[in-house]
Amino acid sequence: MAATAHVSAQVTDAMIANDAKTTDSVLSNGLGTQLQRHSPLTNINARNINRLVPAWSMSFGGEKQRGQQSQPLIHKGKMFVTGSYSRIFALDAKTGKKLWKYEHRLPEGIMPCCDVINRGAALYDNLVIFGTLDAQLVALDQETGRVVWRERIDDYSAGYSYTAAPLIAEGLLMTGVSGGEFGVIGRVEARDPKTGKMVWVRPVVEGHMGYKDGKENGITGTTNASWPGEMWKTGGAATWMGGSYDPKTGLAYFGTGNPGPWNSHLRKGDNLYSSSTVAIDPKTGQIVWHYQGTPNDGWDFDGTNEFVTFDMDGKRLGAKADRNGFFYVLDAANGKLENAFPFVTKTTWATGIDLKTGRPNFVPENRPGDPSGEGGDGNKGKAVFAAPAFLGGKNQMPMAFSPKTGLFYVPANEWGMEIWNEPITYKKGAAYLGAGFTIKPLYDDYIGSLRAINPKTGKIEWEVKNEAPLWGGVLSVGDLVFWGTPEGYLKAADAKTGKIVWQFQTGSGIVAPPVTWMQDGEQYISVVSGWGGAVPLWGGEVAKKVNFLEQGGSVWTFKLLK
Ligand SMILES: [Ca+2]
Ligand SMILES: [Ca+2]
Repeated sequence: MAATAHVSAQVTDAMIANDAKTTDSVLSNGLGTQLQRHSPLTNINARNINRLVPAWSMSFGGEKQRGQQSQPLIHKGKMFVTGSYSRIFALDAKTGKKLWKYEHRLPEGIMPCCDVINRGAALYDNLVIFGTLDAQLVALDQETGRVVWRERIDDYSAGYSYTAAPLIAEGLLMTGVSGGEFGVIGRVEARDPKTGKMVWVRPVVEGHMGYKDGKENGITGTTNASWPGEMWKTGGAATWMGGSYDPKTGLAYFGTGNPGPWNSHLRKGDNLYSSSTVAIDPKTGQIVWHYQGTPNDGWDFDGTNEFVTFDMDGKRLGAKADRNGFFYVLDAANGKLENAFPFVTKTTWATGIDLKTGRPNFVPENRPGDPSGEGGDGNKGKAVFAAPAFLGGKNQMPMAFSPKTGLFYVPANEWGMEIWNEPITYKKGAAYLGAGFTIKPLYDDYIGSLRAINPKTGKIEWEVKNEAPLWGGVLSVGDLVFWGTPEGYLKAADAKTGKIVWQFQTGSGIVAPPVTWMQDGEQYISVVSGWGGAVPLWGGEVAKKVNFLEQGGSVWTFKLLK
């Protein structure tokens, strides 16, 4: 009998493919591999939400706090949630009772750029799989927490780490790499989720060889077509946010980070495929199309933001709110640009996006200067004030899409930076920037703003401003949207109007996306609370402004009072 129960609990490819529709589970990052973060559940709604109260709270414990960016997963009454410092917990989803925990033994000298965070796990078969700060993947038995397999992604002493939730689609476990500030080589890897065995590797920097089943599988791009000299060998483009998968196009989409180093004058050219979206065929491990948001990125805009596929006007499209301040709508099958518009108030680096060529209309004088060029003294180039700041119009906090309203709910931030370039040479395991910067708020009264964006018109239908920068994600559920704030509130608003209908103080800042599911006839909402992430570490004047916020580490779960 026990064996049968075990078999029935296994997560299959079909279950993952249906995840967005099955309301009794959250099997994947994004509530489905399209990453829409939408649930059709309406048991909790604007009429009864005044009865939404905590069901339980669970502490990650220990002395390890810092940023908690994890999205919980729910399967057969169990919650799987990762914590800071490469920890993972299995809990009873109804009561919060701890079933087991696994603490990965981290070596001295790990180099996470942006706090000791993790964004969540993946489920497959009887396994729960997550990435660690020393660039490993660990697969554990869902029942016992026993390690079933462990594989190294890369060398942490060269700056590699892993923080994203793995993507599982077409029977493959797809992951990227973190470490874009250290001159790593961005790539997407596909493994057998049951064993961890590598199936294919696709680098996303021009000139690097791909592999499939242990054999060479073609060089990415054309060597030196868009990179000068040897610069592609330490070209960055880290795929640190993980990917999405669309069952209709059969493609996996990964965002790629900044080219290395930040000083763009050292690498004249577009620097493919950095600061781009790349669409990869999981069957072949080949790039099918790419779209580059910021060619020759000189602002650390990255291009890692999630690509969310959706239907509009009879077309299968994908949308991305880029760190560079523009919202892009592309044909999901071929990458053709359909629409692009700013979703923040100020973009100094480009006046807009040319819809014919797909390229930004650059403002050349607003690019930080060459240290050896005009206005430079050899050691420091001309400083410019740039907006958005490198922390982005939107950063890692995922947006949601509601098929009911047709709107995207984007956690946006309004900030700028003073930025200048410096000379730099690559050194293994050292920051590879060649730039200095100070982030500053643009407005006195707010930095964050949750914006409901119409992908057809570019119109912001409503917004809810927030004093601190938003750093959590959004959940669209029924006719509501939920999101957290660094000030500690989990908030809910009417998806059509933005009217706040509920909020709850969780005791620390929220920098993670909420989830929802049904269990035994009741709808639950969960979110992880624990302030941290890149803002306190890199935020300059903004970090000073929010230095009163307290760290934490707990899961909060809510349901309607009967
Ligand atoms: Ca589901
Ligand atoms: Ca970066």
